[in-house]
Amino acid sequence: MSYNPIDLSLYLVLDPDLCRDLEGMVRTARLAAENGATVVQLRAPGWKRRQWLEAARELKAVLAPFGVPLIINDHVDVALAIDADGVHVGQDDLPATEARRLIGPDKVLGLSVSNAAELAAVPQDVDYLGIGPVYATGTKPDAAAATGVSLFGHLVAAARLPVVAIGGINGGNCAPLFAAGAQGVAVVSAICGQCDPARATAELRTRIGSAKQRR
Ligand code: TZP
Ligand code: MG
Repeated sequence: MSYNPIDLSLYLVLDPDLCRDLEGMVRTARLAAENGATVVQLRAPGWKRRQWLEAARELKAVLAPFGVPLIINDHVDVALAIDADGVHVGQDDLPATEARRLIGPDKVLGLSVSNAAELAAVPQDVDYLGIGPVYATGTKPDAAAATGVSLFGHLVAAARLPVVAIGGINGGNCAPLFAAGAQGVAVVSAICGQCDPARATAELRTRIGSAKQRR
């Protein structure tokens, strides 16, 4: 197994609609990186590969000075084309083992899991898990049912990999997830589309810092 550690503390998942357009997405990523986001994922369901490639290239250039890794959702080809830091796959995407075979041992590989059966089937090739949605979310219409904090805690306890929680997370509800064992929280709407993404990120980062200290 290859374990590529990354700091999952504040994991921004970009949403092109909430950020309005490519320019808004790149701006949001830069402000987030400046204010404490530790990893950024490009996620754009419905986009053509050309758009993915252009956006991924721009994001990589913007994030590099901050040392913030860029993860590409689903598309291994885009990740390889721009030499991104890693790939995140879901249960309906390329299987994690295939993704690992294609990206090699050094890139980060994340996998989404939303229940115990999916957790039991996680292969060795994965570096971290995204578990959720933990809370109800309006951002992903086809998301599974929310786990709630209690089931999330059971899943984290059974996971043998670092876990980032996702789904409906904001500064006010992130603390219990760290108490339950999360290494980090992944957010979309708590940063994307906020009128002040820099401030939203900084506030989240402060809450995360306190939550991590308390556990
Ligand atoms: N996967 C599970 S929930 C979700 C994704 C991509 C969306 C989370 O968005 P938000 O706005 O942070 O609830
Ligand atoms: Mg996917």
